[in-house]
Amino acid sequence: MVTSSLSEKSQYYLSLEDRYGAHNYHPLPVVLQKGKGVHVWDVDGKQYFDFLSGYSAVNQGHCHPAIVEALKTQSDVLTLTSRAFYNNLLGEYEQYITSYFGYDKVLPMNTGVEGGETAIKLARRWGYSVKGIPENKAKIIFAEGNFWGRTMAAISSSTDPSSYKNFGPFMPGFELVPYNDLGLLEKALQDKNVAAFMFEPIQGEAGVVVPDDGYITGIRKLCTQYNVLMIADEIQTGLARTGKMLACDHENVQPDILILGKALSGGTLPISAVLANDEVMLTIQPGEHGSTYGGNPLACKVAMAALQVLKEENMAANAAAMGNLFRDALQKLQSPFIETIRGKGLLNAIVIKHPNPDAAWDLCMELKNNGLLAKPTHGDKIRFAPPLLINETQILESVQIIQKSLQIL
Ligand code: PXG
Repeated sequence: MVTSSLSEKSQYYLSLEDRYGAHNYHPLPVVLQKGKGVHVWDVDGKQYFDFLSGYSAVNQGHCHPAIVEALKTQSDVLTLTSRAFYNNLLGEYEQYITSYFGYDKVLPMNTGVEGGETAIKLARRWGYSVKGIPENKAKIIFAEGNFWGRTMAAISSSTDPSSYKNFGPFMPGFELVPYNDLGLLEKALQDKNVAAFMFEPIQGEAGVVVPDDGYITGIRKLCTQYNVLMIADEIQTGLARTGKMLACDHENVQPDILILGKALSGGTLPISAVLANDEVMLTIQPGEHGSTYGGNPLACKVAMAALQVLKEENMAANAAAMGNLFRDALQKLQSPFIETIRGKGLLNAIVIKHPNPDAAWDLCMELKNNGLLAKPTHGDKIRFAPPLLINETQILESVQIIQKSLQIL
């Protein structure tokens, strides 16, 4: 194992979390206290490239001035009304985000997983009231390897034992098909009780699994053919991360239900949104769904700023260009320890090939020592997903850090 000597200061913060916090995470031992753009700094003042971006919540870069300005200004005026009353920003935000993505309506929530729950409730309701599925018979199909959060419903669709083991009993009415397999999807959709297929256009947590070209188009066709709702979970892939505003845009496909989260606030607040057209959205009536914080004026203001920044600063185009540069430069390293390089835009991962099962962790520790933060997933994969404003010089510098760090393997 690679060890890194931790400062006394860092050790102090680690021991506090260990002593008083639940042990539900295994972080890299680095204690961050400041962020700006593509960089973060630890409590000892050491600077790093952030190649995780809060799991793609910080697409716009840390503490983006326009987003922080919206947050600060609105916090002085009005932050929460609940939905018991109207507020002067919700309608404007709803208009803004629906025209931004081309849907009739939006339902605002907070975390990503609540967005997923909302999408599933909408799909079940649509299944009963529009498609005519018999009561309590609605099925939702998911792809194996999916990840959409930690609630009971989310883990009920999971194929990862560390997500679901010993948390049962699980939500009924969920079925799985292999990812990137249109043949088996078609078989599943033939069941008349299927209300929706929910999927990620690229599977993030599974290790940035990119499906074949045509997969998203194929899903669209099958869902239309069998009168099943297409639910795209773009919580990680959306908002310019993969080089387009949405990953579905790579195939010019519009899902029936679109779920957004993470970068909808640029990493400042939990803000999620579910977008759909009237046929789906208007199946839910007052009192049938909601959330205390969903659609609060502070979130509305922040989300509009976060979305505006993505467009104004051409972040999708930059993600596409920098992603190509990054993957090319990694390829040129010709490292025997990198088995695979994959991704789209700035959502990338490498698969490490090494006899030592801790090699990916060790490499991340060495990357940290050399000034770049990334986290292994599923043992042998490392995700590389910097903020989308990263420039060419910074990409090349990062690849040099990766090259140098590979020497410890
Ligand atoms: N969908 C996708 C595709 C995600 O990647 C969620 C939904 C859930 O979002 P919330 O905001 O409820 O976490 C995600 C989350 C973690 C973790 O530590 C979460 C994600 C990725 C990596 C780690 O819970 N993605």
